[in-house]
Amino acid sequence: MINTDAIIIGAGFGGMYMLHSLRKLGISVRAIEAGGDVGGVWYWNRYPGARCDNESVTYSYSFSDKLQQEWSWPDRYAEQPEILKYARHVADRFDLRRVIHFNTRVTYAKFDENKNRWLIKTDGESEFSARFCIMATGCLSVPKIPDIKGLKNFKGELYHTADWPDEGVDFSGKTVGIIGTGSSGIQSIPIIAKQAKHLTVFQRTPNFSIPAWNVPITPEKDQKQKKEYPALRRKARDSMAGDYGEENVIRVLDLTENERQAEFEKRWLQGGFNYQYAFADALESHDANELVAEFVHKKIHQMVNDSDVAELLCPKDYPFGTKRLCVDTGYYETFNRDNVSLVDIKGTPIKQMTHNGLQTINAEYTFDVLVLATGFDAMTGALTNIDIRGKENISLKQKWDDGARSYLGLAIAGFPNMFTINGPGSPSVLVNMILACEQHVEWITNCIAHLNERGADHIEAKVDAENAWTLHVNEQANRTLYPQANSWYLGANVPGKPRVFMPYVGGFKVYSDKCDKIAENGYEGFFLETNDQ
Ligand code: N01
Repeated sequence: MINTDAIIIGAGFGGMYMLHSLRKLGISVRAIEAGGDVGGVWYWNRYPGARCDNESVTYSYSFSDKLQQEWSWPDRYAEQPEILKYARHVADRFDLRRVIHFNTRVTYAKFDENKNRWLIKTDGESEFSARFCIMATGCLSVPKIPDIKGLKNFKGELYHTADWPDEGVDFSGKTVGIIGTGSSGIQSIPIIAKQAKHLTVFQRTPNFSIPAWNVPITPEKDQKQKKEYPALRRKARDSMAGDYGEENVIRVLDLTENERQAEFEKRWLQGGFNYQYAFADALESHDANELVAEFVHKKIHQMVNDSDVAELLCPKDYPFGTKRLCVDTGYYETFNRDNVSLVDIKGTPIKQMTHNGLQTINAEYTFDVLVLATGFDAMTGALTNIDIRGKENISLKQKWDDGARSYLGLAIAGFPNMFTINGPGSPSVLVNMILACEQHVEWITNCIAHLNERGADHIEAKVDAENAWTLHVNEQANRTLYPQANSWYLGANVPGKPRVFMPYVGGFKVYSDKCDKIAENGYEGFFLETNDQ
């Protein structure tokens, strides 16, 4: 049994900084990581074309000026190998690896009320006992395998984008099928199409995608950005999306037709999320949303030669931005290639897999390789996959039977001394995730320091505070158009998962101010206790 003050589960960007931060606080800490190295989501998602949709200068740690000054990003949007290299650099630079147990998956975590400690078991021999248990398990870390009849019958090569082989996959000369047209599909399709003999894209729901306009960062630009880091980071912390783009400045419905078209065009040419966050009413008003969507439909028709294919690629049955916006490089143009075809599996659903491919209700397709770009059991999957037991042996999975509940997405009533980094109920996936990790890590570190100063043994969210926060998260979401899409934000992509909107839509700045206020008010909404009280 390894005894330590804190255990961190996961060594992605949240877990690594948590480790560094608690070590600086002077308490003993270990991390447990299922992967063979640090990096979390960027360790597993090695599919071709994987690239961050946030610009490199924001999707990077801000906690160390030395780190940001010594690291140079080669591209506006960093690709997966570069981000993994960065994560490894951070692990080396802050000497994190020696207290991380790699290739070890946590299976069980139980709070022992008598000892006031967490007992943590793994799929290996090692067991841990810790006062604090910090879940840095990631929001998108449990790949979702689709429930397609006969999937096991397929005799060809089968890959999931979120569990990609380290050595890569060579598609040359092969026929390939891909199911899924979310961010992972949209990023990998153009690259696979360039290699494969033929690629068939099976699309159930089209997504909105905005061009990345990715470019290399020149040495001059790199130097300029480095000088601007303090201002950029401040701007990101004061923003809605945790980014430094210009946001929420325009109301679509306040513009004339000419102004609107000019603004849409300008945002399209800026690329990426700037197209979404600029418009204050796009996610609140159907009329505004339709205008934003219409412009993207028009662009799709301009980029895709075959108008029937273009029409199929235009999302029509949910508002723009209510499924996670995609950012692409040459996605729509890929459908102009002779070796790419699009199959609408909403109109003609998949019946079953065969040895050599799949059957829809009216055709049969064969291929050598099938790629599943079918997403994740998002936000709660990594937590409910562990048998987590709180006070009185209550199971987290059971507690969340009707949907995730938390206080601030940071703590859960009945689970003392456990924290969740980017848990459901926090902005997490709706904002720049690295900044969201930093904000949670800093709040948790300050909280633990406060407990130690006060001589308190444990902290637990109050049920009333949890209820009020969960209601607030839902009310905020219901004021927007978000709940109108069958998105993974709602758990709608996992059959049987309760349909509850999980991320907090209020924005990074509003949320982090609330967290700070709660801490300033003596950790309002929490019990802080010593064992002998
Ligand atoms: O997964 P998704 P993803 N039969 O859930 C389809 C982040 N990310 O891995 O919409 C047929 O978005 C499903 O269809 P439908 C980002 O936050 C970030 O692409 O359910 N189809 C959909 O088309 C992103 O949002 C980055 O009808 C099935 C697709 O599979 C999140 O990860 C890069 C099916 C799944 O799309 C998830 O993205 C990549 C079935 N049974 C990902 N089941 C960057 O920042 C599912 N589908 C770069």
